[in-house]
Amino acid sequence: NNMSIIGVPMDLGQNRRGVDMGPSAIRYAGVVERLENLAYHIADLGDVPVSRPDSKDNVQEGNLRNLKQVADSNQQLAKMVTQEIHKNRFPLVLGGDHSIAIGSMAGIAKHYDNPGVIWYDAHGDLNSGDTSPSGNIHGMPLAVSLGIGHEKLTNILDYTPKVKAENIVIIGARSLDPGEKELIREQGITVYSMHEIDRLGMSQVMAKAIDYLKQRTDGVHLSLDLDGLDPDEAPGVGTPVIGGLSYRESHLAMEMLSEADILTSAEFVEVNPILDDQNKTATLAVGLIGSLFGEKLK
Ligand code: DIR
Ligand code: MN
Ligand code: MN
Ligand code: MN
Repeated sequence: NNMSIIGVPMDLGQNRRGVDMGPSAIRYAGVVERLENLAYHIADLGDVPVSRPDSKDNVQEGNLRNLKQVADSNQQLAKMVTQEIHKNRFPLVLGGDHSIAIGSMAGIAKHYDNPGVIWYDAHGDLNSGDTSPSGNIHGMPLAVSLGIGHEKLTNILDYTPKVKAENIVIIGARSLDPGEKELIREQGITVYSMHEIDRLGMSQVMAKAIDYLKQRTDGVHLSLDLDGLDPDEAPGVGTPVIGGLSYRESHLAMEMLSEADILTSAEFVEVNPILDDQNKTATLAVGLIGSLFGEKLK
């Protein structure tokens, strides 16, 4: 029951300032106390440094905004994550924009032969410099983990890929770019979009996802982008998409993951307190973390 919290105050993977305050907002909403009440021994390791781009660095490299700064912070995050796993501590990473999943995945995948990931998000995050309509690296981390993208990102900790396409399950997708759809088709990535969630219900979707990953992987990471939830529940995000997952569906998903006991690491990203309503989105994140770590039973 040892857990390490790592904050990453990263806002350079997208265009809206303020998401760098996400780790503070989640801490302020009581994440440490919440987990201590569930009998976890928490070490809050503080924040990974994020350097500010100067105007000279700011020149875009191949449609990848702030590539150098994003790569540097992810390198450091990956090292920290890998150290914590080595010490048998569960890494809980707090963002920051979703570009930080590049470092989380790099740190995690080093320890497993066949890691899997649940990508809870309105988006696929499967773009590369070639397909991205925005140039924002937060729309690319899952592609990077598959080994697709700039070598400064794919080769963090000197190996690639971090995950196989068949070990990915995306949940909550409702805004996919053309290049992402193509990649999903090409690689046969499992996607439970809002359509499948409406038809099958979250209970069945999670049961399938858990069963599938449990059978084939030896470690599972949860990468939860708060914009996977409906903007009514999670207004403090940079790229809200209407028609998202509800509060209840999301708590059910976390509770089912808790019961299944398959997760070996997790991250909660894209909380932007500047765009939020009275820290509602960070408070929601802490509630979901409570469910994920067994609040129902303990
Ligand atoms: C969009 C937005 N697909 C992009 N991506 C986001 O910029 O590549 N991911 N917001 O969570
Ligand atoms: Mn900032
Ligand atoms: Mn995302
Ligand atoms: Mn998203």
